[in-house]
Amino acid sequence: MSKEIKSVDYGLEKIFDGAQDFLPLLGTDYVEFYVGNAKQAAHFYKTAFGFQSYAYKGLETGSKESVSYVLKQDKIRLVLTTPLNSKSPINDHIVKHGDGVKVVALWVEDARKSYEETTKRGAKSFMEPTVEKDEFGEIVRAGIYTYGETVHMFVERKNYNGQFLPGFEKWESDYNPEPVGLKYIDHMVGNVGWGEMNTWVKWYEDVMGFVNFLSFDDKQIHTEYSALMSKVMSNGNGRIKFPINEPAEGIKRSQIEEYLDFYEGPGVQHIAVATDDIITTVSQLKARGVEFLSTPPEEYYKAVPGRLEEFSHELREDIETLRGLGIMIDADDEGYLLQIFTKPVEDRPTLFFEIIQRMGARGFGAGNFKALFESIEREQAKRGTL
Ligand code: TYF
Ligand code: FE
Repeated sequence: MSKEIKSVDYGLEKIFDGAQDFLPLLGTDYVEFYVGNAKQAAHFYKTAFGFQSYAYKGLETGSKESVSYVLKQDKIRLVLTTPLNSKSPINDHIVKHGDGVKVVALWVEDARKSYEETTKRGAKSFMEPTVEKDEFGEIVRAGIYTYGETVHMFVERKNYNGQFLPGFEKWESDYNPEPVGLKYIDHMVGNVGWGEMNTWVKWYEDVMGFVNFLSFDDKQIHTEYSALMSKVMSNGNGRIKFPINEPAEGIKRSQIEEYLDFYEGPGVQHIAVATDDIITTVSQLKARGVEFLSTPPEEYYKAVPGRLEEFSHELREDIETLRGLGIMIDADDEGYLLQIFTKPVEDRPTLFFEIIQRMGARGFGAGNFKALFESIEREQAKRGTL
């Protein structure tokens, strides 16, 4: 199911029909993390997640303030950045938030126009359009703030054929663990504060020209103890999907509140990466030490055949294998999806990853929310944060 999603798949062409998309996005360009030790984080993403060494900048390349490692797996590029001295503003980010996502970079045709169109609609500037050059051409980048201290960077690379960005050199390493089949970023989710979800929904509509194509309220997303609300924002061609969560009243502290407390504000909660063979991908990730949330209970798997039958879909995978790995299954009119969630990948219970395989379904696993949130609450209980 690695086929590219077209706007028609989402029915978004009707909403966008005739309207000129003022912010055409070609895809996710890269995701940049600010981390305390980029060298060690890079080792983790290679060893555990199967990312490949791709590009580097640091003291050896003339970068005196910070070091960045770029890792790649199929279409996904991660940038891990760490400061080299106490004066760098990158430190402030790490002191406050711990390791986390700073930049969700978007690939555009025209970075100057993207910056103008969004700032004139109210976006707060992070970086004015900036041209960077080397012997391989030039890149134009410009950035705006979204929720919290998170940034969207627009990256224009039509006049560039270097490895990554000027200032980086190819990173050649003797240590090259095999990829695990991660293909592209399916969606990236943001957690925002109490009552702020609709503010950010409106921000994505007004500033970025996105549409809200799915919503889940606290009546749909709750467990015995806690609740949350979520709205999914998509750009015009459906390639970029950003669900936004906010906490809702419950009798215990929800996972969204836990995130906001530990991240000390809004930020990226999870990155969902697509595979077209989730059984192999998850088996390999587990063998390499990636920790996943605990398996849903027996009753969850007993209910799966019924849910698939309801929509007349035939499961191609062996349900016992899925159960053994703790992979969840959800179905809707158009197909089904398989998904599983890692535990947080830092010591603060903040950012985690989702592995997803879409077999026609375009939802987000609403049928799995209860089992998933109960599994997260089991972790919260161990941490004493429920
Ligand atoms: O992206 C989603 O909507 C799903 C489900 O805190 C989800 O992956 C929603 C909220 C959440 C964790 C996962
Ligand atoms: Fe998700």
